[in-house]
Amino acid sequence: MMTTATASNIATSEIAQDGAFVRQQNRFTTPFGDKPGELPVEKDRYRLLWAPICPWAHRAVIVRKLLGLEDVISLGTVHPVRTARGWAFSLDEGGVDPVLGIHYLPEIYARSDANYTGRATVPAVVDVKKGVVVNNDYFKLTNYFKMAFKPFHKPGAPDLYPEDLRTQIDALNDVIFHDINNGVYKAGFAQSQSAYETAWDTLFNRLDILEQRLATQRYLFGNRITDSDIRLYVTLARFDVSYYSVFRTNRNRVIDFPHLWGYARDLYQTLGFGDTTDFHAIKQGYQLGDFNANPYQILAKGPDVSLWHFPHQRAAL
Ligand SMILES: N[C@@H](CCC(=O)N[C@@H](CS)C(=O)NCC(=O)O)C(=O)O
Repeated sequence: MMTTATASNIATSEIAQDGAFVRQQNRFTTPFGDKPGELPVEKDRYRLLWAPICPWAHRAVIVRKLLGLEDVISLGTVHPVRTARGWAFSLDEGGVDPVLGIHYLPEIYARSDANYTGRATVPAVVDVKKGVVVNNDYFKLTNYFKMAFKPFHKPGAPDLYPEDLRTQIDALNDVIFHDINNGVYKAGFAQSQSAYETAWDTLFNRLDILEQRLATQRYLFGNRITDSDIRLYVTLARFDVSYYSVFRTNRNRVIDFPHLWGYARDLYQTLGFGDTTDFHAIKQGYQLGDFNANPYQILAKGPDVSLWHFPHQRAAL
């Protein structure tokens, strides 16, 4: 029997005076690269730790798959319901990650920095040679996979961060992060009515804008999938099954936006997206992870996720 967390686990330092949620800083941010002091780019050197519930970690897993880095960076998966002792490797035999030999994620954070007092989060990249976390920069991790790990990409891997679009991609990613990816958390973790309503308004206002943008083009930057699409997708995939109810982001569901819904299905039906999306784990993680909010541990029966397989008819755009 797993011990469930007793609260949503955010620290008091992550709540501003007006009740708004302000996410903690990343602890491990050394870049990957070939300059002195950077993390050397090597095959079989790193292990990516993820939880299928987590949008930030899911993003890294999608990019790893699209670029064909599965044989280069190994993957460790925690149970979707975070325990009072942190993310647990209870899906693995004996409840132990087979490569790192740890039961709980905080063990490796403590090994990496004995003074670390923040939340032990996924995604986390571990240097298996040293047995320590070397990078948990969830915002930039996928950029490292795209740029620093380029020599290991599979032949014909998509260019998710094309040079001619980088400035525009970075600008849109920033907006997607603040208003949407983190926007749902700002609504869900708000500790005042006004902070919640501000996040709710900003989120739906931004979704309305992107709904228009996607009316006339298949992806956010035309007819090629980019980094921005992956960032938007991970929130859309969690929206109707969890955020809508758990985080009270309930003006409407993704399924109610004609273009965003077709776009989300289009990506879901693309290799690397749907096959790494575990709706059941996402529901478990958000709905059962906060024991106080759901003391009887009841998992919502719906919604019907088979709809994600319906034809999207966006190829003609
Ligand atoms: N590293 C970032 C983002 C990553 C993140 O929030 N991951 C969540 C899952 S989506 C996590 O691992 N939370 C563990 C916890 O709160 O104890 C942060 O510290 O806020």
